[in-house]
Amino acid sequence: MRLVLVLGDQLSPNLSALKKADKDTDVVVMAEVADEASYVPHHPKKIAFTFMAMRKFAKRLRDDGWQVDYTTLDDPDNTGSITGELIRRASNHDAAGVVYTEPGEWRLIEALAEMPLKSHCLPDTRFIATHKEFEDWAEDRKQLRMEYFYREMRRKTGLLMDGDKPEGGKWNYDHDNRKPAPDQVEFDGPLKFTPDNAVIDLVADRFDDNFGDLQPFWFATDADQAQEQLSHWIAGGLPKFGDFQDAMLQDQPFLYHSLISFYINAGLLDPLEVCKQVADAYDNGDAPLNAVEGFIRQIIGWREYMRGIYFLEGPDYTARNGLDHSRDLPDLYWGGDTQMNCLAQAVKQTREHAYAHHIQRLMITGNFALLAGVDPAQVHEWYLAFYADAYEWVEAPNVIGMSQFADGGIIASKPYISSGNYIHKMSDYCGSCAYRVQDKTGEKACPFNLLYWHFLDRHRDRFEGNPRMGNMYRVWDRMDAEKRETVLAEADAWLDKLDDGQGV
Ligand code: FAD
Ligand code: DLZ
Ligand code: SF4
Repeated sequence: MRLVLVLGDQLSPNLSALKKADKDTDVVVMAEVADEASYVPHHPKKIAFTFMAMRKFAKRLRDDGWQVDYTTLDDPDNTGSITGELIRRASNHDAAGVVYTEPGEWRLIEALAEMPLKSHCLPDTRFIATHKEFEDWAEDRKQLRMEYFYREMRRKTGLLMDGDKPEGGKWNYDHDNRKPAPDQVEFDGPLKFTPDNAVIDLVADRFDDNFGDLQPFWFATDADQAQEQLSHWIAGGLPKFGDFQDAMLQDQPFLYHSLISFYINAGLLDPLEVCKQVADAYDNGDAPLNAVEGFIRQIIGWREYMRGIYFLEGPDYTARNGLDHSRDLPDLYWGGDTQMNCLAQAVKQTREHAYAHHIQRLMITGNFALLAGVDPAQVHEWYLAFYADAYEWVEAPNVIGMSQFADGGIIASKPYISSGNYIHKMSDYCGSCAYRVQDKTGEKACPFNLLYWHFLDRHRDRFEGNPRMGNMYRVWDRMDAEKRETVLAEADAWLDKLDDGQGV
C-alpha cells in the first residue's frame, strides 16, 4: 500500500494523486500542522477556512470509500509538519511510498523532495496550461506579455471563440471595464455560510495573536457551497462585473466581485468549469461580453500566467528586489493609525475579511508600498499571510512582479504607480480623507501626490528610457524647478514622519 497526500489547497476529487491511487489499498493522509499554519502569520480566517474545508473534504473522501488518516492540529501525536506526518503514517502502515500532487510553493516542493521516503510527484492537472506548455510558449520570446499567452488559452479552451476568431471581434474588452465607482451597488455580495464551531474554537485558542478578525466567519467550506456562491454571483454580480471591476467604495468591500478565488485556489471549484458557467451566461444573454470576457481573462489569462511565471522563474523569485527598496513595512499595514483614508479602508477590510479586491491590492496597498520604497520581501510576506486566497504560486508573481516591480519587469512593462488622482477617480475615498487629493504640496497634500514624483525622480535612471513612461518625465521636467524641489523635500519629510512612527 501507498500513502496519498492531500494538502489543504488540493481539495479536489479529481486531484492527480487521488486519480493515481487505489481506494481499496492506499491510505489518504491529510494533516493540520503547525508548519503550514505558521510559516507566515496567516490571517485567522485563512487558517479556519483551510481546516474547515480540509475536515469536510476528508469526510467526503471517507463517504466515498477511502481510508483517510487525518491529523488534527491538537492531536498529541502531531509531528508539526507535512513530511513528519508522512513519515509517521508510513511507519504505522509500513507503506511502500507516497504519491502526491505537486504543491504550489517551492518551500514544500523542496521539503517533499528531500523526504526519506520513496515518493512519486505528479503534475497538478487543475490548471489549463502545463509547465511544459508555458515554458514552450515563453521560450525565445524577448518579452513575455500576458495578452498573447491569454489568446493561446482562449484557443486551447475554445472559450469565447467564434471559429478561430475571438467572440465579438476583439480579444480584450478591458477598455470598457474602467468605470468609476457607482453611486449604488445593486448586488448583495457574497453568500454567508455557517462555520464549524470546533475549528473556530481551535483557531481562536491557537492563533489569537495573529492579525485579522476570525469572526464573523462566513466563507463556503465545501464544493457545494462554493458552487452556490458562484451561481449566486453569476446571476447577480456578473452582469456589472466588467463595468465596475476597478471601482472602490467606502465600506463596500465586495462591489460586483465574485469572491471565489479562495474556493478555486483551495480546489473547491474547478477554474475551467467556472469559466464555462460564465460563458454560458453570455450565450444565454444573461451577461454582456465585456463582463464575461473580463472575467474569463482573469482566470485563463492572469491566473494561469502568474502560475507559469512562478514555476518558470524558480525558488529565488520571492527574494528579488530589482529597485533596491529597503524601507520596513509601516505599522499601518498591521492596523496602525493612518489618516490616509484609502489605506485605512483597504487594511480594515483585509483585517475583517481576509479579502480585498484586485485594485485595492494593486493601486492602494501595493501602490503605496512601491512609492514609499518598502522592502518587497516584507510586502510579499504581508500579502501571503493576510489574504485567504494567498499561496505563493499566485501571490508572489502578483506582489513581487506585478505590484512591486521587484522582478525587474518580467510581469509588468512599467510599474503600477499612481498619484492620488487615480484613486480619486476610481473611488469615493478622498472625500472622507484628512489629506486633500487636489493639493500637490503643502501640509494637507495627498501623500500619493508627493511620493509619486519622489519615486519617478529617484528611479530616473531606471525608467526614463521606458517608452510608456516618457510622458510622466516630461510633465515632471516641465514643472517649475522650485516646485520640484518643494515636492521632493516634502516627500522626504513625510517619509521621515512615517519612519518615526508619527501618525501619518
Ligand atoms: P474577481 O475580481 O471576481 O476576479 C475573478 C477571478 O479571477 C478571481 O477569483 C481569481 O481567481 C482570478 N484573478 C483575477 N486577477 C488575478 C490575478 N492577477 N492573478 C491570479 N488570479 C486572478 N489572487 C489570488 O488568488 N491569490 C493571491 O494571493 C493574490 N494576491 C494578489 C496580490 C496583489 C498585489 C494583486 C494586485 C493581486 C493579487 N491577486 C491574488 C489577484 C486578485 O486580486 C484576486 O484574485 C482577486 O482579488 C480575488 O477576488 P475575487 O475572487 O473577488 O476576484
Ligand atoms: C494554508 C494552509 C494552512 C494554514 N494550513 C495547512 C495545513 O495545516 N495542512 C495542509 O495540508 N495545508 C495547509 N495549508 C495549505 C498549504 O500551506 C499549501 O498546500 C502549501 O502552501 C502549497 O500551496
Ligand atoms: Fe488616499 Fe490621498 Fe485620497 Fe486620502 S486624498 S484617500 S491619501 S488618495
